[in-house]
Parts: sequence; structure tokens; C-alpha cells
Amino acid sequence: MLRIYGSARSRATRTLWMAEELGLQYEHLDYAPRSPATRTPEYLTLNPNGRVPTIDDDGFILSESMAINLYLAKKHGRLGPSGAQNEARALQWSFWETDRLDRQLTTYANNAFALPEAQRDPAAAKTAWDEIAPALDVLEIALGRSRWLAGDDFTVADLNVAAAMYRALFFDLTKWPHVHEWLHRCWERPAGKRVRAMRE
Ligand SMILES: N[C@@H](CCC(=O)N[C@@H](CS)C(=O)NCC(=O)O)C(=O)O
Repeated sequence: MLRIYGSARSRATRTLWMAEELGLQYEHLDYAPRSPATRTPEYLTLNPNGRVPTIDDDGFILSESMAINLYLAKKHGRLGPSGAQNEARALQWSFWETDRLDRQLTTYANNAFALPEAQRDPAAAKTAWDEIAPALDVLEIALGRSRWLAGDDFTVADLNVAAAMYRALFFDLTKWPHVHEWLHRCWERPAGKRVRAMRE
């Protein structure tokens, strides 16, 4: 059976969402980031980075949330983009999110509203936002041209980017109407709602 390591309040959200979309049976080990469970020799053998998520799929071990979801889509023959060009688009958007938005969104959310006020660093929030805004401009253009990121339907490309943008559900996205509409459309999917309930 598929095992998913990582708290629903971490980047494991993405993996849980994919497993829910695919209707997979899975065991969820709700390890919090930096928790002692992620520092044991057993866990470090699975993922020497000591981070979550990690999967153990009947002995096949994989880390990196984007790679995990691309693998699961391919293995189960669902939510994979059709054709080489859409597959490439799914890779493009997954790499893009990791580079342009991933850490920036966490840094911004932590320092703008998530951490207790005394621990927030407004300068760090501003630096992160200065990177997020132009990335949202790029996404806005893409979603103005096409309803989904890799083809005519919701695919792993949308899942990977939307899941990683969980924090943006709480941002004012008025300036990016296509992003706003697409992000909420993705998270309104039954699997998205179930995963949101797991983390809120
Ligand atoms: N690029 C990795 C990032 C994984 C990651 O940084 N996970 C965080 C939790 S959201 C973590 O485990 N942090 C613990 C640490 O930094 O030691 C992925 O997408 O899976």
C-alpha cells in the first residue's frame, strides 16, 4: 500500500490531494516538519533531507512533492496531461512554482500573518511579496489564455501549482482575477475540499 509521510499542514498537502483525487488507498503518517519522527535513522534512510513529504509505494521510495505527484499521475494513468507537449507543460509549471513561488509564499504568509505578531519580520514579508507579485502576473497571463495549465482539463499541472498555492487562498487576489478564479475552482474539487478539511 502507498504510505504518505508528512503532515497535512505541510507540503504533504499536495501528495494527499493527489492520492484523494486518484481514489487511492493509503496510509498517512502525519509527521510534522522538523519533528523528531523526521530525524530518526529510519526516516532519514527514506529521505536523507529529513523533510516531508516522502512516499513509500510498495517499496518505491520518493521525495519531492512535485515529482511524487507526477509519478502517481503517470502510474495510475489519471490526471496526467495528454501528449508530450502537455506533459512538458506540467513539468514547466511544476518547476516554475518551485522556483518562483514555493518558498516565497511560505515566507510571506509566515511573516505577514501566520506567525505570532512578535515573531513576524515585515521586511522579509515585503521581499517575498516583491517576488510573488510578478510571478502572479505570469500565472494571470497563462490562465487568461487557457482555463487549465496543461491542456483542456484539470491535470497534475494544476494540482501541483494550486496545491502549493494554498496560502494564496487567503490573499487578496483582486489584481489577478484569473488566478483567483482558477485557484478557487481547483480547491473546490471534492478531493481539494477533503484535503483542506484535513489541514484546517
Ligand atoms: N521541495 C520539497 C520541500 C519539502 C519541504 O521543505 N518540506 C518542509 C515542510 S513543508 C519540511 O519538511 N521542512 C523541514 C526542514 O526544513 O527541516 C518538496 O516540495 O517536497
